[in-house]
Amino acid sequence: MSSKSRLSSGISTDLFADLEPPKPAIEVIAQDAVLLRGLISSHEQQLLHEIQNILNLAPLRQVTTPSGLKMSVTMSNCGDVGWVSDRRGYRYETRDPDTGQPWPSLPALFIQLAQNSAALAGYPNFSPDACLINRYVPGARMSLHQDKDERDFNAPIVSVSLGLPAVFLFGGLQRVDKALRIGLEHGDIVVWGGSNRLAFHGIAPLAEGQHPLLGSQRINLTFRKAH
Ligand code: MD3
Ligand code: FE
Repeated sequence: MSSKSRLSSGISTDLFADLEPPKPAIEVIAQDAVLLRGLISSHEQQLLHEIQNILNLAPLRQVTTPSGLKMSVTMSNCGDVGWVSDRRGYRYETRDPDTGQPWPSLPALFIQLAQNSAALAGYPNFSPDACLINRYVPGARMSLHQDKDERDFNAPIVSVSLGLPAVFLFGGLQRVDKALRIGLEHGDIVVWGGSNRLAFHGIAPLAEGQHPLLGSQRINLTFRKAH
């Protein structure tokens, strides 16, 4: 029978006729960039709980870049080392400069999620030691940049998008290379490695919106092997 079976009245009996087709669970979006969907669904509440717990210990802050500009994104970290920025430069530090305390440790759930994602994308030995937590409110953005502060560029980067959707700008190895625009939604996990580990990338200004769980914000977790 056709999926568009109809009664003689002409009313569609396909309850899903107006919905978008389901998106694949694993999608290759570029050479060495794999998008995974649906991996957080059974752990969503625990994931959000762990994030809140970390942010209570290491509050979100607006960092200054070496050029003296404040980033529009607020951030924090967990793990053995955390990414920091100030007038002196970008680097990884074992302590939170705002509290003087070590960064909160990586929750087991974070490690599992990052390792399972990396393994599905073809990196079976990923062992993250840093998780950067970025928070975007409408209007916040991240301009095109490369991630170069890690010691080993062979390790992939795993990113987890939560809350409002964003447009990810995915460029080439030169700043001037034309950037692709890729929509990232709540629950999307992307594993970036290999040939695009040093690709320029960024996030377009976040659009206004309301997410049912997170409200008017986007949170991105970025798992890295930094040291
Ligand atoms: C592709 N964060 O914190 S994560 C960053 O959504 C950063 O907050 C963005 O870029 C965010 O540095 C994007 C996805 C990501 C991270 C690193 C990459 C994609 C990448 C490195 C190389 C290529
Ligand atoms: Fe980046």
